[in-house]
Amino acid sequence: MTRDELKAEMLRHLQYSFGKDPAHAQVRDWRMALSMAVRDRIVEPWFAATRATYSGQHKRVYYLSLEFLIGRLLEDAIVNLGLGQAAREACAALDLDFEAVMTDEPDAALGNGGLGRLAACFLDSLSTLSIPAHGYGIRYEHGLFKQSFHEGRQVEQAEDWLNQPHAWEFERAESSYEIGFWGEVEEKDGRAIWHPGDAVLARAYDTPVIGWQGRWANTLRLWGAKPTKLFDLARFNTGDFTAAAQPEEAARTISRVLYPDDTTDAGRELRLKQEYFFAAASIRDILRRYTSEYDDIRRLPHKVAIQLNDTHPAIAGPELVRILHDEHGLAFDEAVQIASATLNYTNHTLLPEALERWSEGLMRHLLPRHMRLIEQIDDWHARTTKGRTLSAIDQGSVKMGELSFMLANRVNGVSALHTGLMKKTVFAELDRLHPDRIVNQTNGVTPRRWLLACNPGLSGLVTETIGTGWEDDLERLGQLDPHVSDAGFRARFAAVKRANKAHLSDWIGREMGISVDPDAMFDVQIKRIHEYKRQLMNVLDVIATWHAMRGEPGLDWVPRVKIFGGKAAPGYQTAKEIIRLINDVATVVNSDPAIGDRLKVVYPPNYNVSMAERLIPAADLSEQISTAGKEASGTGNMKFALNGAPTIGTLDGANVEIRERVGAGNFFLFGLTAEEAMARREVPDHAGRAIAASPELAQAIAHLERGTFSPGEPDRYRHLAQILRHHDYFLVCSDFAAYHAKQRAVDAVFRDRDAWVAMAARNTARSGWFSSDRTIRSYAAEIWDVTPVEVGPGACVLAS
Ligand code: CBF
Repeated sequence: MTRDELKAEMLRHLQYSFGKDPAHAQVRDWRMALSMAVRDRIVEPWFAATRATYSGQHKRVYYLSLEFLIGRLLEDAIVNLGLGQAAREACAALDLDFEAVMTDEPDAALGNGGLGRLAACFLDSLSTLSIPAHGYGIRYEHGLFKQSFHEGRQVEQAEDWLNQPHAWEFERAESSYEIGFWGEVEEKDGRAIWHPGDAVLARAYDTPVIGWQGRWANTLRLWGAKPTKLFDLARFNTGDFTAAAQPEEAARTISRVLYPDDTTDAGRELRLKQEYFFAAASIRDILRRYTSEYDDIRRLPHKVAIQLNDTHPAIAGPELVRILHDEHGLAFDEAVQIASATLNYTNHTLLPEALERWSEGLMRHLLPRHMRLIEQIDDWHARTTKGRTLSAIDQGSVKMGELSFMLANRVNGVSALHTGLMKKTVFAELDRLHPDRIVNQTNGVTPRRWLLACNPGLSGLVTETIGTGWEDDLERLGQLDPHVSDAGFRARFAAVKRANKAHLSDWIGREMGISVDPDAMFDVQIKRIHEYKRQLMNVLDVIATWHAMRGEPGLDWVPRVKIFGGKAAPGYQTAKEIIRLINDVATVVNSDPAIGDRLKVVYPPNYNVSMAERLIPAADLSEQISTAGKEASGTGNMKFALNGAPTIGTLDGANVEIRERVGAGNFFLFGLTAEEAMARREVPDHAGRAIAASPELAQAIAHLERGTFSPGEPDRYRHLAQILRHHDYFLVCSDFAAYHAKQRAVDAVFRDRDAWVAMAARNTARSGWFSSDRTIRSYAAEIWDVTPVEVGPGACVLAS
């Protein structure tokens, strides 16, 4: 598509789709016009992919996830379709600021963090690999809350991405399913019939997901909740307007907000409703599509693979059994066998508080038929495995991990370490009963978004050095490795990083009014705020460094900019205290004349996917410092390495594999291993001993206790100090000295710029394995038993 064609299409959409005269159009109108012009180019390959799937009777993958953190879609589409230059030029020809048009798009924040972003990367790779697939989730009206800071404290506000037309979706009013809740189960002629007490409609909204070079497009189908009957006119006519609107309100609540966290108790009933709502609608839709093509329901696993992204969609299992048994009339055991040959489950965490459990009472009340089936599934499992000691129902709750495991063909962890720990800990007994069921699938990230689009400077250098083709064959980055010993290449690599940092410095200056030196080390920790991720250890190191700088101002300190980003779950008080501490430390450090430009702390509010795309290409150092054994994988760690930021990190999650691939010499390792961490917790007063052994740590904690960073309220950080001294489950104190020392080693290497650049470049060159294309190929072969559809010339191509 040429610049002029795109420009003409934009003008056409502006006028006819949005009724705007170019003379009065705002940035938003132009952004919508560009989006429509680009979207038109997706529809053809999308249809062609669907037709190819039907005509070839290909097996389909269904990815069920309560979260899809898709971010902005316009740039993704432009990049995948190769329209970057045409779009820039068309905007220029229309006298538009291209960057302003692109950044006008709201981030679709339909997820909390890594799990949701992984789902989005997987969709991209499924389309790139031309694997017929659907993502299924919820069309939340309000995604993850907007974060701002008031006097350093996190303030949450409702996010409103749907407050304006959504450019990428197609509403499918005809694809609606009635989803029941509550009610009774009638036993009739040996069969169970569920009569729900109430119901809502699940309506489909489809977003096409285009793969690399537009060769294939899959669908992300999100469900919105609607009332089954409009509103109560009789009540309205009596003047009781609120009661009249009640059914609509009750239904809408289900898809109104993304559940803000996977670790708190709030809104449990609503959460279970959300889970059943989307799982049941998706199962119905999958079976409708299957039965429209095939007669024999027993062959379902040959044509359908369902992946449960964590346990949030786990109720899909009993729902599938219910339909096969109660509605299709299959014997119970056969129904369970078919369901478990179709379903697979990914575990994303071993944190006990995040392993879902539903009270039996709530489950029985909300989903009476399903609770009965869960009991039967539990009996069936005990009967067929002789694992009588093991049950998915325990002390009045249903354990969704166990249930998902019992009903799965394959169960996977998301990094080698995590999978190993799954086998040793949470699922040890189930693993013994089903020794082949657990497999590892180390996570990955899409290189189209996380290198090509977000880092044009580096991707340009990669292409000039090794040619194109790496975008969907990321292991080709390995061809960069020999170039790292070439001083000319290193100089160009350094220049790209410097330019990205200068760009970020401008943004920080504009947005936050903080001036930072682009030649300082940009040290970045961006992720949800959680005790196990240990932002607290990072900020303690800032305090220790600040203290040391004040003590010896004449030393030749390596200047650093410490950058933080992330949100705390609204109910997670300790995480919120950590946020406030980072902000308070920033206030003191950034205005300390004795420190000047040598240490700055920057915490931009409302971290999201777009902010990650801005920060990662400019990072020098990647902070991956979780307590070993607690981070299942991490995916930010992969994005940083890919963009040339060496890691300072523990042997946790995928850090282990990153270090193996980039080389131990290009990774700053510190801290206890997962096994050592477990043992350390048993040592009496382990924190006290660590504090006594580290004057820097003792001093930093003393600053918290003295109120150095909260002079108006000296006790503000007493609670955090108490946790450190007496309840240090996440071993901040035990790992602090090693972390602080390793940071000084980082300084030493950074001083030798050439050595640093070589290390950074090796991180890029050796990160190709962390492409989500590799992960998806592996799921396809080892879990789903699907192969990519051959895309013949003219089948799904842009040129057709
Ligand atoms: O597997 C994807 C990510 O999932 C989490 O974010 C999760 O929500 N459980 C984990 O915490 C990450 O380690 C993991 O990378």
